Amino acid sequence: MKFTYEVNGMMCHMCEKHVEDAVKEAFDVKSVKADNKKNCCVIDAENEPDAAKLEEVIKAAGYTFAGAR
Ligand SMILES: [Cu+2]
Repeated sequence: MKFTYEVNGMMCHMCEKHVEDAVKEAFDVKSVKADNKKNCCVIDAENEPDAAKLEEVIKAAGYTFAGAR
């Protein structure tokens, strides 16, 4: 299933990669695609990621998690 979240603060492809790598490291996911222009992060996973943990992981990477979209 695909889950889409709003993530703010990404400016470029490196930022997208930071977010993607952080999410991949913290969760068991099929794929992660972040988009700095749309300010979103799409996570493909069997189970919905825990939002609190996701917020922590994204904040630790230096970006702002703004919930499900
Ligand atoms: Cu960047």
